[in-house]
Amino acid sequence: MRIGIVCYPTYGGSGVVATELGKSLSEKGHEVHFVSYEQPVRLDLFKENIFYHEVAVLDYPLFKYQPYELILTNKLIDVAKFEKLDVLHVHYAIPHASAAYMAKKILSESNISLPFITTLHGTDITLVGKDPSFEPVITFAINHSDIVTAVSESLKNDTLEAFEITRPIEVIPNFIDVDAYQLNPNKHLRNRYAPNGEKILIHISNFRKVKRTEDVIKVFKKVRDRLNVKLIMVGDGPERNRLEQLCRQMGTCSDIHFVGKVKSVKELLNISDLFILTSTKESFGLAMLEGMAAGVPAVSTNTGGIPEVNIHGESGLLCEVGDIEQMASNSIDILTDENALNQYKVRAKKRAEHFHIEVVLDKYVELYERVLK
Ligand code: GMT
Repeated sequence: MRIGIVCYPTYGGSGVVATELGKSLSEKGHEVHFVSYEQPVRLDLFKENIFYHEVAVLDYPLFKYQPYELILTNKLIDVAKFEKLDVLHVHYAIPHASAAYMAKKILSESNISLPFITTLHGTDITLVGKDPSFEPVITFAINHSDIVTAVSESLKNDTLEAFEITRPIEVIPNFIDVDAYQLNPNKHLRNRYAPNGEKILIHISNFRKVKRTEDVIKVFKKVRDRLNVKLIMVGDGPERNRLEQLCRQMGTCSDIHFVGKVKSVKELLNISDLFILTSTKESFGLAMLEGMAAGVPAVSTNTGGIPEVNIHGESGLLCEVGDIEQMASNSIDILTDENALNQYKVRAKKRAEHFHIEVVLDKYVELYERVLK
């Protein structure tokens, strides 16, 4: 099949899912055409069957705001026509689903059929999409997609609650190439961050408000009061300065490493003992799943789709949003008992196997075949 994939190129989860999906499809012999405004961070263009089409935004002085959706629509028409796409798969509803709808309609005037699948990822529904400035268009685009998927049951329910949806939403969970997360910690790296054998906590996110990253710092302080621990903060975003101030106030800076955006998080996950996820809302929690694939159990909030991934008492422990005491005491429980920690690590990896790419990929291929029929 010739598949077009539209996504955001950034470090965020939806771009990563779209990129990994496209890469795996290309390995199965499908021709995959990525369409984005920048080359997606995890995309390897030297791989066979992978193509990248950049949406180049025209900078005309009249436009205070560049009409990205129109330019994307044109690009989709162009790529669909000349690369003879069979199907389009758009990740993140805004504005990809409405651009796909418009492209499909325009192509139909030339008797070209371009069915499209919309995958909802989370903030396109739970934060941004619900806003009245987007809602009617999002509702329309979802209802006019040929197939709609959501990455968790929770996101499906949130979508049905927030929008007037007239078509079924299928749940296809996010996935991971579990085999790529080998459990072979790099001793030098571990020594660098934890030179005295401290346990390592890790948090990975885009440091937005929805992640409640200040809770990570507060939880860490409480754990550090009891155990020898270090914290690695991976990622960057609007909250970072505030967090750095907070750990200065708390006197914990010497034990916290802000490493910024990291292209491959595997090495850091491989030296970590516990993943901390404190989000207010989270449709899935892909970074946490990456941690689990590397054998890192999680102490997380119990919101959104997180409990569909992190099973309480199995791959980690769940807490109420904002319950710092509970998160700290859960972390201490897991980290204090070496035997329990090792069992959590084994079970976290095992849990991640449920989301193995080989299982999930077939579900997407089945969707593509279905829309083509
Ligand atoms: O919030 C992020 O981490 C970025 C955001 C995105 O759109 O890229 O992530 C969303 O999609 C991911 C992939 O499906 C999910 O794993 C995240 O849980 C989801 N984020 C939220 O729901 C807040």
